[in-house]
Amino acid sequence: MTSVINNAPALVQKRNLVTAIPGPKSAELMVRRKAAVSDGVGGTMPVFVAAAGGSVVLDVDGNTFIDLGSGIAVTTVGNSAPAVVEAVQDQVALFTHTCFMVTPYEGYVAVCEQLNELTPGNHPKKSALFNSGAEAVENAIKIARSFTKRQAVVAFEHGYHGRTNLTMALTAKSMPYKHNFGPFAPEIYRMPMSYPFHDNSSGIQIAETAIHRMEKEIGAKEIAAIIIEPIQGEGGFIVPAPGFLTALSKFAKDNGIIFIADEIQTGFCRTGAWFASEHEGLVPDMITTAKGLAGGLPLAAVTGRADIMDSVHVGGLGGTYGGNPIACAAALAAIYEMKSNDLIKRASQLESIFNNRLSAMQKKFTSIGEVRGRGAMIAIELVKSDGTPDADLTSKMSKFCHLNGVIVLTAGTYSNVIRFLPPLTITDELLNEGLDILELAFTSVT
Ligand code: PLZ
Repeated sequence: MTSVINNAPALVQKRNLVTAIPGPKSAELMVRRKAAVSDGVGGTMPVFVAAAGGSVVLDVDGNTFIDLGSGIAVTTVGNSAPAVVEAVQDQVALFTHTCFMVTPYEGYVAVCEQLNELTPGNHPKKSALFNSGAEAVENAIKIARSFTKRQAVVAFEHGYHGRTNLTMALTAKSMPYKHNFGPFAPEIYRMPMSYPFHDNSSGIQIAETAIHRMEKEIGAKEIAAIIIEPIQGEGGFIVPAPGFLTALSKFAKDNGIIFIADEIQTGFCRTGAWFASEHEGLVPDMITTAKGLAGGLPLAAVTGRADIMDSVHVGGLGGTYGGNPIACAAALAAIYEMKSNDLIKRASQLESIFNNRLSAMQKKFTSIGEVRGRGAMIAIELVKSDGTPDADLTSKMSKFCHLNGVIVLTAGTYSNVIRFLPPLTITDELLNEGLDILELAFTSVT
C-alpha cells in the first residue's frame, strides 16, 4: 500500500474497476467505520480511498474512480497537485503552527494580498482567515453587524451557508442540516429566491417581491447584511435570472446594508471567472471563500471593503488555527496553479463539453428537466413525466455511477439534482468517459 500512496501524483488518469464495488478491503473498513464513527456523519461513496491524484481516486482494493465531485468543489487544481504537495512539504518542515495572533508569518499576509487583489472591485480591501466555510460566514455576519450596528440578516430560499448554529439558521433546508438541532440563531429572515426552472418569473420581479418584504417585514434600516450565493450550490446549482442579484445589491447599497456574496462553492475559477459575482458585474461589500482556495487544505476567508473589515475592535476576530501556515502555503500554490494554467479558460472549455453532452442527453431522456450552471459547475435537474421532482431516480442514477467508477454528487432542495464539479485540470477524455457512464446510467436505470 505504501508504494501506491507514494505514487499518488502519478496515478493513471483512467477509470479502472478490478473488484465488485465495494471491494473486500472497503467492506472491511466499512464495518470498522460503522462501529467507531457516529452514524450522524453522512456518506456518499461505498469505498475507502488509498490515494488520489489529478482527477482520479484510487480505493483500497485498487479500483480507480473518475472524480466529478472534487471533494465538494475543493480540489479545483487537481487532487494532490504536485505544486501544492511541494509547498505543503516545504512549509510543514519549517513550522507547523505558531498561531497568527501570537507570532505572525508571511504566508497569511500573502494569502490576504491575493484575496484582496483577485476578488471583484478595485476599492481598498482587507481579509481575515479562518478554517471552514461556515466559520467564514459566521465572521462575515459578525463584521457586518459590528459595522452597521444593526442585527437583522437576510438569507434566501434554497440557500446553504453551513452547519454551525448561526449558519444553520441561514441555511434553508431542514433535512438533513437542521432537523432536531434548533433553536436557531435569531434575527435571520428568509426571502424568495429566483429559481427560473420553477418560478417562470423575471429576476427583477422576484427581487421586487423580496425587497418589498424586506421593507415591510424587517425594515430596511434594521438590516445589517444580505447574504447570498451568486449561484446556489447545495440548493441545486440554481442560477438566478438576470437582474435578480444586481437589484438586491442596489437595494443594499441604497440602504446601508452590507451585501455579502458567499462564494465558498463558486469561487476560484469554478464558474469560468475568478468569482461568480463577476458574471453579473456585481461588486459585493464582502465575500466569503473556502474550498477551492487551498487545494484541499482547510482554509477559509472573509474579504471586504477595508472600512468594514477594520471596523471591528482589535482582538474581535481570530481563532487558534485560522490561516494555518500549511494551509496558507497550499493556497498560494493553488492560486499560482490557477493563474499559470489559466483555469478560468479551462472552466469555460469544460462548460462546452458538459453542455454539448448533457443537452444531447436531454433530447433522449425526458427525465432531464433542465441542464444549468456555469463553467465547471453544471447540474441536471431530474423530473417525472408530470414535471415534479424525481428524487428516487436521482438517487438510483448517482448510485449507478458510483458502482461503475464515477464519483458524482447530488444536491437540491428536492434532492433531484445531479451536480458536476470536476477538478478543472481534468482531461477531455476522462470527463467524456465519466459522462458516458452517466448516459449508460440513464439507459440502465430508466
Ligand atoms: N457556503 C456556499 O457550499 C459548503 C457542504 C457539505 P464548510 N458546502 C458543502 C456538507 O454537507 O456539509 C458551503 C457552501 C457555501 C458555506 C459552506 C460551508 O462550508 O467548509 O463546509 O463549513
